[in-house]
Amino acid sequence: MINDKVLGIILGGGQGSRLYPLTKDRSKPAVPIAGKYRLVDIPISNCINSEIKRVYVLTQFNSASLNKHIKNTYHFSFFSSAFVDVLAAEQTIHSDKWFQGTADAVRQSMHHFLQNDFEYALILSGDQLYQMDFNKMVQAHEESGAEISIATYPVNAKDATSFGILKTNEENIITSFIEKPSADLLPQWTSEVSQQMKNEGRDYLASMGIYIFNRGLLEELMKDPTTNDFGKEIIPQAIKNHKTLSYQYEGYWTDIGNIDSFFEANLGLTDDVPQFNLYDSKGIYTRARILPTSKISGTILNRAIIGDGSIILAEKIEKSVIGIRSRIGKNTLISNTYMMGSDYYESLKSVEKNHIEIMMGIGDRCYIHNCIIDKNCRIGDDVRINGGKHLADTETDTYVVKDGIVVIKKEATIAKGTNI
Ligand code: ADQ
Ligand code: ADP
Repeated sequence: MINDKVLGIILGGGQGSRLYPLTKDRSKPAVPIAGKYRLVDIPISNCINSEIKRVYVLTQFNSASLNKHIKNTYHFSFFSSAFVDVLAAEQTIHSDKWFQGTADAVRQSMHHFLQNDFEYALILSGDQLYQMDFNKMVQAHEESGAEISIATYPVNAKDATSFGILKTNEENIITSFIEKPSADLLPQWTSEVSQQMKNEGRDYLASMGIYIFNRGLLEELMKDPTTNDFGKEIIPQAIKNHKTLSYQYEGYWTDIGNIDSFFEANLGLTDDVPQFNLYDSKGIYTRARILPTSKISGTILNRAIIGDGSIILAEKIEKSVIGIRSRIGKNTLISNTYMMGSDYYESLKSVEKNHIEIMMGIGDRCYIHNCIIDKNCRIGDDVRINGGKHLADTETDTYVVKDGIVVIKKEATIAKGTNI
C-alpha cells in the first residue's frame, strides 16, 4: 500500500560540521550508525513503515556513497510509484548557490516535488533516532483542520535552549514559537504537560523539526526568497496567520546532531532494553549485504553488538558496537567504543603483495576506550586509546578528540604502540 496523500522530504544535512570528522568525506545522511545502517535509513524506514513510499532526501553534497546506498537499498517494484530519490544542491538558472538553510533546500527542490500528486508535505530532519508512525500525525493534522502541524516533545530546561520552543492553547494550536531561546528567557516558555513529564522536569514543549504542510501553503511560503530556515523564519512567521497544530509525541526520540549525542545514541543500543529498539517488528531497513556470520574466539562479550562478517579474537568487548567486517586481534580490550567496521575484506594475498604492515581492523594487545573508529581504519598492535574528559579537544592527521571522545578518521592508520 502507498499513502498517496503524503510526500516525504528528508533534510539530509547542511555541512554536517558538528559531526566532523565523520562528515569529512561523506554527506551526513551517509554516516554509518548502529554497526550496519546509515543515518538516512532511520527517517526513510519511518516513512516506509508509515506507507509513505515517495521520499526525497535533500543533501548538500552529491556523494557517490549516498547515491549508491540509496540505489542499492530502496528498490521498489517496477510497477509501483514508490521511490526514494536524492536531490543534491544543484546549480540552476534560478540559483547558483548551495542550500542556504532548511527552507532554502526545500525551495530549491520545489520543482521536483510539484511533479508529484500529493496533499501534504511531511518534512523530516535527517539526524534523529526514533520510530514514529506518521499516519497518526497525518490523521491528527486532518482532524484539526490545521494548515501546518509540528511534532513536539517535552524537554527539560537544559535541553530547551537547543530547540524551537512553543506554547499552545487548549486545542493544541500553537500560539507562540521561539527558536533556541536563551536561558534567561526560558521562564516565560513553560507549558502544561502531563504529570509524568512534569515529574521528569520536562515542562518545555520543543519542536522535533518534523512538519506537515498543506501543499498549497508550502508552495506559497516558498515564494518568499528572503526566508532560508524553517526554525528561524518560516515557522515563527507562519503560526501568526496559519492554524498550526502541536502534535505531542512521548515515545523515544533523540537528536544526534553532534559527536557526543551520536556516540551516546550508538552505545545506548547495547542497553538491556534499549530505548531505541531495533528488535521491533517494524524494523529499520538498510542495504542487504551478503556477509557470512561472525566468528568469535575466546572473547568475553558483555553488552556488545557485533556486525555480520566479523572475525574477533579479542579478550573482552564491553558496552560497544562493532560494525560489519570488523577484525579484532588477540588479547585486546575494547569498551565504550563504536567501531564502524570495514567496506571490504583485505585478503591475506593482498596484504602480502602490497607489503601491508598493519591490516584493517584492530591489532593484538590493544586497549580501546571511549572511542569512535570510522570505517577501514588500521590500528596496529599494542595501541592504547584511552578517551575521556581528561583529553582536551584536538585534531591530528589521524584523529580528533571532541568532548573526551577519540574519533579515528576514516582509513586512518595508527602505528604500533601509539598511546592516545
Ligand atoms: P536544528 O536541528 O538546529 O533545529 P537545522 O540545523 O536547521 O536545525 O537542521 C534541521 C535538519 O535539516 C537537520 O537534519 C539538518 O541536517 C538538515 N539541514 C540543515 N541545513 C541543511 C541544508 N542546507 N540542506 C539540507 N538539509 C539541511 C531544528 C529546528 C528546531 C527544532 C530542532 C529539532 O529549527 O526548531 O527544535 O530542529 O531537532
Ligand atoms: P562510507 O561508508 O565512508 O560512506 P563508501 O560508501 O564511499 O564509504 O564506500 C563503501 C563502498 O566502497 C563499499 O561498497 C566498498 O565496496 C567500496 N570500497 C571502498 N574502498 C574499497 C577498496 N579499497 N577496495 C574495494 N572496495 C572498496
